[in-house]
Amino acid sequence: MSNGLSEQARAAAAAVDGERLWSRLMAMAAIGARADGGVCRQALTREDRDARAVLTGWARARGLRVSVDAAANLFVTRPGARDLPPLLIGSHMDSQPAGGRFDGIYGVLAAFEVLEALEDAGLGTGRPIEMVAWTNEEGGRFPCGCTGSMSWSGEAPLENFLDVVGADGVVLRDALAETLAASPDIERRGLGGGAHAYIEAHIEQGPVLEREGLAIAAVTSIQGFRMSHVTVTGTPGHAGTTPMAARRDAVQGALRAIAALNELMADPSDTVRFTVGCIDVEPNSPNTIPARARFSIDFRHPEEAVLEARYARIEAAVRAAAAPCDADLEHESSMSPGVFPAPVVAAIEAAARDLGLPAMRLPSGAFHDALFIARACPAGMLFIPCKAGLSHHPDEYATPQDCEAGARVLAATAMQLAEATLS
Ligand code: HGY
Ligand code: MN
Ligand code: MN
Repeated sequence: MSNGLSEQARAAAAAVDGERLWSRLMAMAAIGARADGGVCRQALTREDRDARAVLTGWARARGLRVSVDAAANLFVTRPGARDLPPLLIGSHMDSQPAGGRFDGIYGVLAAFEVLEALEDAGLGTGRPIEMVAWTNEEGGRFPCGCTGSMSWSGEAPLENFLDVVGADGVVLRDALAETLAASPDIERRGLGGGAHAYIEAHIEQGPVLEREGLAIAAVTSIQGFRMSHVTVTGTPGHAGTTPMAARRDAVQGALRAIAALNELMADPSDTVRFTVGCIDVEPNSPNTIPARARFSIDFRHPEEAVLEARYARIEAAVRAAAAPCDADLEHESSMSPGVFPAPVVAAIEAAARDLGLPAMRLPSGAFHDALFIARACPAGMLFIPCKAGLSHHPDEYATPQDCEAGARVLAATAMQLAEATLS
């Protein structure tokens, strides 16, 4: 990697139009807008399809080619001088059910802005540059998330996800078919195929950049995770006539199991991340003793050994604590921590520095599609600050200036990497 930005990289960064990017961010925020200022644009819903249609319209208005694969990953391609493996830039368009206006969609629109800037500046590249929007990164509707990036990268076959039942009872297979059928005019392409490299821009979803007063982070790594559910099974009965001593109350069993997991996940260094985000009760009636309580486990840590050791103890812990109810652990997905290749991290850091933007290196507590894409090609991420580190929250916010700065670094890095030889 040569020192300093090339003239093309500087020209690409200079051509980024921050106002255009901001107006597209606000237009997307209106799709699935919530009364509290957040968005609900969950994977493969009508809102997701509407957002895809709007982005497709913007791309076609610029004469750019739009295509979609069997996982509904959406691509906008700017051709290069030679038909080489593309440089991919992008993120995800789906949101949490009570999500913010920037998580994921910022990286997709910053990538689209890079393509528009290259068009405006008339800058040619040796290889194609493609914007990508990965399907179902969040996993809020269809658990485990990163469906599109895992199936594109070969981390897991798409078939593994098709029978997943969504929180609303819809099977992923049907929602996927409906989304693809809604855009019959978009060119189909094969799933996968590799890439020269991948760069994802994303809000930090943490407080460090804002606290340090920095504009950019070059992301060094992403912590690993274990996602699962526990089903506690009891005996339903009448809330008024059944003696307490005779009960097998599934909610009480789940509460004991969660208390046992809180003990298992205790960590004085506050590095472990353990969340029970969902609890479903059946039959969910105030005067029937609960028959079943199903709760989610989201467990994360930067060290695989800690993930392995603590996860291995979960099943015995919940079974013992839930008694006399039964407890079953349903494993959903796991991912080892990922480290981004040094040349890519360095390229992002150098681009920020050469553009006069203060930068630092940061690990990511959140998972991202880049974690899986890094299994298929050299990948990296850049973060921009977000207010108070808030994300997965309606008040999630990034300033127009920070959004523009991130897009400029993305443009410069993309141009540098597109022409670079990456091992
Ligand atoms: O949960 C995550 O880490 C990601 O933001 N979906
Ligand atoms: Mn995200
Ligand atoms: Mn998210």
